[in-house]
Amino acid sequence: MSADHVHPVNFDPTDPGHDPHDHGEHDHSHRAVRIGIGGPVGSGKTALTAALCRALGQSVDLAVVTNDIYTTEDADFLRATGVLDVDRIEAVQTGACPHTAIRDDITANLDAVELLEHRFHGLELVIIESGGDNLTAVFSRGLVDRQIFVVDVAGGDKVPRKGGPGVTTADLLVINKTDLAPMVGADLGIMTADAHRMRGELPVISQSLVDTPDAPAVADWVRAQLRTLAAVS
Ligand SMILES: Nc1nc2c(ncn2[C@@H]2O[C@H](COP(=O)(O)OP(=O)(O)OP(=O)(O)O)[C@@H](O)[C@H]2O)c(=O)[nH]1
Ligand SMILES: [Mg+2]
Repeated sequence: MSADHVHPVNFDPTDPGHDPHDHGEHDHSHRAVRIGIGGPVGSGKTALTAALCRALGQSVDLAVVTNDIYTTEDADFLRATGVLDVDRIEAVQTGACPHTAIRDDITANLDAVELLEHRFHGLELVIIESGGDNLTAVFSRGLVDRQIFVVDVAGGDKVPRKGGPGVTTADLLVINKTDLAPMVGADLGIMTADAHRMRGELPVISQSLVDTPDAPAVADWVRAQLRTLAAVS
């Protein structure tokens, strides 16, 4: 290496020129907002992702990264729904516990996000869906700017009070499948009260994607995050 070699990436976090998102592989003159969607298996993460694509796809330049353990099931499902051009959907196969790829070694997800940013200049939003996991699974803040945790009513009204970092710390908690409450004997009042008690000031949205297929309340929350994050970038 020559003496005047300068590494293009500044890794010193105390230096004003440091960009924590610059991993040296791509042009980071533009960076999309990254929102993670996590939660237990089957709670409705992919259905919410599809709903957000329908609600926001016309007005926001967006793309999606899915995570599955052994397959590309969720990406295939989203591509089949036609909610987004197929080349705006990238699949990560985690091959291990899903939380590893969103929290511990985020390399594969970062690569997928950066590939999409590289493919679509001007990309404003990337939604990253985690593989279904347990109540302890949260995203690394190095991967996402905001995270949504999705639980569902079918698991019973006890879920919010069981806590865990997803329920207590996610930027938004979604209680999904409210249409199923009568079928499983879940008390929605208890679920929302417990959720607010566990989360303090952090927001909670209860919804049914059967009753409101475009998830309007969550879409409004995402729009607000885009405005806030654009204002500070
Ligand atoms: N009744 C009802 N069903 C829903 C709702 N939201 C999603 N579902 C259904 O619940 C099932 C699971 O939804 P998905 O979106 O695949 O759940 P997921 O969290 O992505 O699942 P994994 O990625 O496998 O963890 C699907 O059959 C959805 O159609 C809802 O609000 N009400
Ligand atoms: Mg899914």
